[in-house]
Amino acid sequence: PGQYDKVQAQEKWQAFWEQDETFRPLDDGSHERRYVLDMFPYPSGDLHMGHAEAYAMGDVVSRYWRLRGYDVMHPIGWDSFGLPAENAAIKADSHPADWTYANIETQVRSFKRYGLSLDWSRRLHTSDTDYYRWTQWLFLRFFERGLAYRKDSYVNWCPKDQTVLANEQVVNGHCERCGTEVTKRKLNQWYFKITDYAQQLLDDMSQLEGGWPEHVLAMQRNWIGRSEGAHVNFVVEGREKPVTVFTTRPDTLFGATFMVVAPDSDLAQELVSDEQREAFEAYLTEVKKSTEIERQSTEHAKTGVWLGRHAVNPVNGEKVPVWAADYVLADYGTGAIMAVPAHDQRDLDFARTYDLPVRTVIDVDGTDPAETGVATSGDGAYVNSGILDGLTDKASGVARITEQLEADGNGTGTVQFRLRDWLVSRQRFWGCPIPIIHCEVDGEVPVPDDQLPVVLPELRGQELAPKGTSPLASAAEWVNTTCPKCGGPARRDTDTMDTFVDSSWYFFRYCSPGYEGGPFNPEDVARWMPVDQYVGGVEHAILHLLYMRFFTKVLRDMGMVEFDEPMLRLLNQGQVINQGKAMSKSLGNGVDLGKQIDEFGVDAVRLTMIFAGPPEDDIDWADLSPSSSLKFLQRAYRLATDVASDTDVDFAAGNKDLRKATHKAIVEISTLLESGRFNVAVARTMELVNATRKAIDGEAGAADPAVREAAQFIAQSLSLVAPYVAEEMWEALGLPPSVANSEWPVADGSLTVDDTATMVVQIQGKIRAKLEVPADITEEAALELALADDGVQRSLAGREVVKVIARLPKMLSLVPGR
Ligand code: ANZ
Repeated sequence: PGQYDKVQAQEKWQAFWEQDETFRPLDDGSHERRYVLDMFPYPSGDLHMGHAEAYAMGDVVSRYWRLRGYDVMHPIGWDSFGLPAENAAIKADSHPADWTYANIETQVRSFKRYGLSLDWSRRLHTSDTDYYRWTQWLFLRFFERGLAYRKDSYVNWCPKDQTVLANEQVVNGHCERCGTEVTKRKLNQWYFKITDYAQQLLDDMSQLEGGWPEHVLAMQRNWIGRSEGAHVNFVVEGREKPVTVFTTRPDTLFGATFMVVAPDSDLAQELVSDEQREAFEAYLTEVKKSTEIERQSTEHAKTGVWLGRHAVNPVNGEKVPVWAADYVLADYGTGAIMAVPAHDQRDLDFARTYDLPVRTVIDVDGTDPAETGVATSGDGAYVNSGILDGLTDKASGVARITEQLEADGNGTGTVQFRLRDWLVSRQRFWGCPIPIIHCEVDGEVPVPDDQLPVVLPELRGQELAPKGTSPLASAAEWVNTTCPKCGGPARRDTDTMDTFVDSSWYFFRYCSPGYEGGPFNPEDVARWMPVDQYVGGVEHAILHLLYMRFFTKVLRDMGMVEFDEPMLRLLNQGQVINQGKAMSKSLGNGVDLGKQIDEFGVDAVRLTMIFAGPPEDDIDWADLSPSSSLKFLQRAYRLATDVASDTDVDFAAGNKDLRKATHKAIVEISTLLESGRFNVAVARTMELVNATRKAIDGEAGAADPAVREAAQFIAQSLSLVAPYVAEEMWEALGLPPSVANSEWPVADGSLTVDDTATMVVQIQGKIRAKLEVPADITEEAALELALADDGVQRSLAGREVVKVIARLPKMLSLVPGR
């Protein structure tokens, strides 16, 4: 008695919500809509503590908006293609689908037990044919628009996984997934032309300001990496077309004493002289062993070879040697630079290594980089710089030289982005096949829309083992087909798409579950989107969040959606750590979510997660106490059982103090929830539980209408974090199920302002009166009121007040004379 049975409550209410379809939006236009989206899970194993935290956050938002009367869509699905499934299948001699769908079922059960307010009717899996059919359809639309293309290039190659990795998947030169050192390989690969959208991806961030964490926007801005500068043309001996370099400092052109091209570029191959070819090839072999990250590092020793040629500096006609060096990257800018050692540290390090001239052209601080070895940058007086001499700031220098270069046809002002096109080809099996057929006659031919999906062939176990080419290539029957154009023999593309493609449009699909006419029905998307709240880990700050923004812009240009940005607000929850460290197998500090739930119940685990701190902060499980959470929930539950089950009461007749506490809590908790301060909202709920307990045990008593009012609101507020106990409370209060369908109360304004206070009047340390006074009473008025009181007059007994100590509006202390 007076205790809630957590396991029984979990089973009971889970069944109720499922049967009642409590969390399925009405979608009938009767209510304003809200779309709450959690980043969908990858089906690796069961849910873990990290999931538990993230999904608890999204659920607070979703449940709150439901109670506020919105028609909320809160869907769930699985990002179910990917390498781990394939690796598991090779190991277990099975099909990746076996592992994938078994894990999904496990996670489904866990999600349901976890009490999330999810709409299960929209469930999707990206590895289902009726999902990836539309991923292929979208690929073809990108292809038609010139946004999907193939090119030969050096790609990051993981020798262990035997697959290509996107730049983003290379972490410190190692494979993001398996940690193996990444090497380079030349392959013909599919790319998405995200660079066409670089400026828009940057500009539209203004629409996300305030809704997205500032550091996520900063990371995206940085990744896109816009640089203003100029293309400058250098005539090279024995070459008809000049070589163009990209520079952000065209104003340093008079100090350019050599030129450098990327060794792994076609340009280097073309420029190298016969005498220097052998040395160059030897150097290139070395370069291919290092990763891009190493090459860009300032610590990396500067190495290079002279290509046996000279170029001409267009502003002073000087002959400068052309080198190849690995600090210049092939796929940034033009893959060639003008080296200005006096004002660029990398160029200076290189010049000092190979004894190349250093010429100062801006006097920044009187130092000479040739002597100090430290390149100077920033504003200063131009020297040895022809038309620029006399100028003293960079902005004017850049403007002046750019003007001159353009006038002479030697260059143009330009903008460069660091963002590269998105490499989407993967030489793996468990992914979405690329719907292109290669024909000797017709080249790249799209699979006609009515022949989609191109379904994966049935391969399993060792057939999937990495061989350096895609496993699909070995499925001869599948690969060999006929050209849709000429009917001749042709081959299917054997690459599959990066799984980030799958996750770039799933949130659209949720709006149109099962839709057959396209990836989604534009009308459904127009009704539900953009997403009001997106919740997920900061590890997706760049890739996923950039890709899905890119997809949205392409769909907008196709006329399928009408907005620029798909997610208005983003919450990045922190991590759950243990003993100060990320949970890991090797540290043995993992905490098993299932065990925590078995011991303390879902409600207590969720409450612990939410109460631990601000949602963005990491929480250390070792510092937390799910058992005290459970104790608190039992305390809250007892309030409900103490209240008489008669629901027909007039709240207005209730105890004023408790009513005020309740209504203030309504206002504060609403504000806190709307600004994402979930932990503080919980703290306020706890305070209200204490105040209510006091009222029950004190003068008011359990039968006071204010107690019922408070207990009902406590149940509602708790339902966001601890939904099972909240339902139990609601039921104990004699209210019809479910609390999830109840209405968030509106605070009574007259109860939320502290207009009066109780002022204690003391004389010589003894309380002589308690007076209701205006909360903003002045000392003068307080004294006047006090002196008018009979008790005070009696105590003073005609003596004069010689000193007043006021702590208003709570206390007034009077010191009488003799
Ligand atoms: C001459 C110069 C003088 C430069 C100077 C800088 C300072 P961000 O800001 O990242 O765009 N650069 C150009 N292409 C490159 C490549 N493919 N690989 C490596 N470095 C490259 O950097 C642009 C600057 O980086 C360019 O401006 C160029 O060096 C170099 F005092 O040109 B600068």
